[in-house]
Amino acid sequence: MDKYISHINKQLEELIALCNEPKLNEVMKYSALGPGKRLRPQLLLASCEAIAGSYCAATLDFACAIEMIHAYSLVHDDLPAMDNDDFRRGRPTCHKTFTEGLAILAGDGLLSLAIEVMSQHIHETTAQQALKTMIKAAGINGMVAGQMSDILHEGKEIDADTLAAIHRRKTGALITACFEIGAVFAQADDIIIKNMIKLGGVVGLAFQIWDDILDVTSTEETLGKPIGSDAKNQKNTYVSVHGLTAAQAEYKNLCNKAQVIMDKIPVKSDALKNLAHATLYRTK
Ligand code: GRG
Repeated sequence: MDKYISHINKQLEELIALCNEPKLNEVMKYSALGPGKRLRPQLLLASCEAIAGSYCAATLDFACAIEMIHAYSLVHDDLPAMDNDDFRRGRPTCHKTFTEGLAILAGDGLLSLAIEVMSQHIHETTAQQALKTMIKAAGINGMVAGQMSDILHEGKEIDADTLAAIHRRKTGALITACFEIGAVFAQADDIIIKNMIKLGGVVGLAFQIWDDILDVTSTEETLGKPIGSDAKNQKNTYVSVHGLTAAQAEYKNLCNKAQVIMDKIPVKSDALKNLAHATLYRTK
């Protein structure tokens, strides 16, 4: 997977260099090129490569766009007005390093750069479809809606369906988009695209449940951010709503489901299987 990461980081650097306001450039770089796992862009590239055997320049740009959108969401999520977190990826959060105003603007900059980069490919039919998927996943009925619902329910008791709806939109939508967009760029048929969306839904939910489990079972050293932050913020999580044992059982169940769906998707390499595995069984 190192090949993906070096492609992604090199292209991210080139794209962020388009920003000629030096301080904005520095803060955006800090946020998007920090020591994160680059899971989403890797999943997008691996999805395309597994089905088509390769990926093109437009696919790489969309992979960078999804990482920029992810990075913006983390910067805004860490702000005092949201989760008020001091550490992310083993370093002080963006607003702690550069002030709140600059962090807000870096997030805005990353989102608008992502849209600019994707729109450069708008003459291609696949890019038009991919752009729609990306904006829907990140937008008002996707990640932003999930974040809103999460904030509105802080400190309140919620049922399992409400929690699932928060997880599906806040974290799951962007992860599902990686699988779908990769398949779209691979020009996969409708049945494969449907299975990729299904796989994305299962991996996205499992990813969030695992995140909830790590927040109570891991260490600050391993995660690079404080543990127990969900409880501190009175967040509803899979562990707080269902209990740790049930969360672990559901997580296992989803991993098995992911395997069953993956077996139905004809692939040309193990790239996707390996990456989905690394995503599901991550330690940080
Ligand atoms: C501010 C509009 C807006 C949305 C924020 C994604 C999100 C919505 C909030 C993040 C809250 C959070 C930490 C959720 C847990 C799942 C998650 C997104 C973890 C971080 O993703 P990783 O593990 O991070 O892929 P790295 O740092 O490796 O990129």
